[in-house]
Amino acid sequence: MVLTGLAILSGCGGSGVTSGGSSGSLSQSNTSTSGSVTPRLLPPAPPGQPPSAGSTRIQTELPAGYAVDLRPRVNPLVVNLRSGWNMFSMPFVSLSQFNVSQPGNVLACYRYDATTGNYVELNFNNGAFNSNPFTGYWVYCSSPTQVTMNGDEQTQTTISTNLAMGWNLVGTPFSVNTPTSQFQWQSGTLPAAFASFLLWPGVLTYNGSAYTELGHPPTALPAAESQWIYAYAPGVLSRTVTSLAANRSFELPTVNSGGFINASPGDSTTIPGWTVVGNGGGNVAVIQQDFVFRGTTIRAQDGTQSLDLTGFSDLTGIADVGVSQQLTTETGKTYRVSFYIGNQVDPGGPGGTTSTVNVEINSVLAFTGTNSDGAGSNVMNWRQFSFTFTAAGPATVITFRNGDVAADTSNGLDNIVITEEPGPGA
Ligand SMILES: [Ca+2]
Ligand SMILES: [Ca+2]
Repeated sequence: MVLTGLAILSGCGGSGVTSGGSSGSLSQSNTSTSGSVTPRLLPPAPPGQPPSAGSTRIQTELPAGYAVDLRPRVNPLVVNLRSGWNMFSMPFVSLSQFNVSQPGNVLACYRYDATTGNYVELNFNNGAFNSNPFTGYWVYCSSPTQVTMNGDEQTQTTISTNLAMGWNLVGTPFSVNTPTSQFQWQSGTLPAAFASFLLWPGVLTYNGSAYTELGHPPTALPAAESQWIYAYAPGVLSRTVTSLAANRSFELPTVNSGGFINASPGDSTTIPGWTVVGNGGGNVAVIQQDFVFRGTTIRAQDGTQSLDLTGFSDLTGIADVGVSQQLTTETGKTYRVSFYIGNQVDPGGPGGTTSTVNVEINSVLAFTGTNSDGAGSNVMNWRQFSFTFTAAGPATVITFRNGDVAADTSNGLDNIVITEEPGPGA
């Protein structure tokens, strides 16, 4: 019994398409035709009949226009999977929530190994996804199913994946539709790769019964979905962003192993890129990750150093010490600020139990984040926060300020990533 057929795409030169999604056939070789700019074969069919699916499930009527209910960058993200096969991607790392409305409806999940041409089965309900955020998945549902997920957004300034020659099942690594102009293929942009036929511009998506072109070339990769991309030679697909904040991870100045370096308000040289602010007294400290305070090792969230907004000796009731930096921005553009707050739980002790960071944009409070996690842990607990602001001018001053009570002398800050928001105009 054939679960799904293959559609020959107009304009895609589909002659010779013979592969079918016959039950149990989970592999198919991908070959390109030398000297031609047109892939001769369509990508593999969906992985065939799910192992536990009865034949009565096939040919289910599909709702028109498979809709993804997205709340862009508003966690949690809710995705509606249709009955049948869905092309899915996982936009989060370090999943904190993964709720499948009716787990029994999800009968199969596969990723595709383009180097061997084989589908690899995964356990969707356990959230057992590949750690590569560009991995694309097929998910088969016996009836419509809602997936609610949450976790950290991608905050590495570079994420990348290797594509093999031929068709690759590529997942969109973000929770928003992301313009192709924000991705790179080898040393150029993704649109340039389509234009010069380093990649076939006919990127394919699945409409529930057949492959269709996402675009020719597509202008954006849809959030939480995957797509087939054909490469004429192996290469690296990546997304690199430049964070606006200098020394965004407090890796400077270099601190000796197990040590820290204090800086006081008014100091704009000790911590490159940052000026320490506050109403006199107090300090902040750059901490090397082997430093131990009250039994908690202050591991960095990124790199080997982080900042303590309470400094080493801020038991003086001064709660407004922080660090500030002027960013070059473009008037009217929206920027996302992602950062991590580090907390240690030291009930009754100077380590405190919660950590609060107030973020100001041009001296106006824009965001407050509190991390209360980490009870029982002997290493720093890090939690990600993010918010957006729209630049009012060509320069924007951002300030991260200690919001802990005076008796609390532990408040971590690390891995600040400030990027222009993806969008049609980006
Ligand atoms: Ca760091
Ligand atoms: Ca604290």
